[in-house]
Amino acid sequence: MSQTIELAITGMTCDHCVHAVTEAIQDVPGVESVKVDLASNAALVTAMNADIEKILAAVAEEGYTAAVK
Ligand code: 9UX
Repeated sequence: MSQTIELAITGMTCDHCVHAVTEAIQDVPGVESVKVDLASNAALVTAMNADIEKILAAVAEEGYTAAVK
């Protein structure tokens, strides 16, 4: 099932942070697209059969915190 996931990300302060979070989420199996927005501390992810916990863990591994909105 394709899903759209809205995440609240904390800890991002620059465009490099945005890049790190984007790459981390993109690498999770099933993820189709990622749009991370620094100004709103949010990420919009589309995925097919992705494990949301894996997405949250991938963000945490980069040193940021993600929560489903
Ligand atoms: Mo630049 Mo963003 O050090 O953490 S990557 S602030």
